[in-house]
Amino acid sequence: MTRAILILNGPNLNLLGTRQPEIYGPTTLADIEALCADKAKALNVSLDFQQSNHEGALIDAIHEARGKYAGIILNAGAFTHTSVALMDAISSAMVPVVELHLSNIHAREEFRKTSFIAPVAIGQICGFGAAGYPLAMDALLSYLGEGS
Ligand code: CA2
Repeated sequence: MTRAILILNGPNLNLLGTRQPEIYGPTTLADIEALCADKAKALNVSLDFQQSNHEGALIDAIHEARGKYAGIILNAGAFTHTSVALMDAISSAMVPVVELHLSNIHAREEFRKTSFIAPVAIGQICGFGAAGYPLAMDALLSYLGEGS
């Protein structure tokens, strides 16, 4: 059976590759989407890839994922460190979420070490740049019991 997964990107990630390449690398979000589309083909899963700068839109996407997607890969950007509302949305959605970050949030400023997503995620991948996205797809499918 073909499974569907959702990759959800939060605020400012639309700017990837255009600013601060020393932190986030030279890869654009469109490049990452293409990387994930290739990986989805190899894994025989269908993929939706979204980005929003708005907390409420991300919450809506998580609510709507129930029954539609087998799992979510979420790079919540800076909302990771602030949003109880996103945490509550994940808790109530009953859809497994892999937390993802391009940078190693534990090796940066103190405030980035706090994640409101981590306690409600099945796991966290961070620090591997764009390569973390296909790694997260493998991790999610492994969790779902389909191997990779
Ligand atoms: O490392 C990650 O993936 C982050 O989620 C990225 C967020 C940051 O707030 C988190 O602490 C870690 C920031 C995304 C902003 O991306 C930009 C890209 C280019 C230029 C400016 C911001």
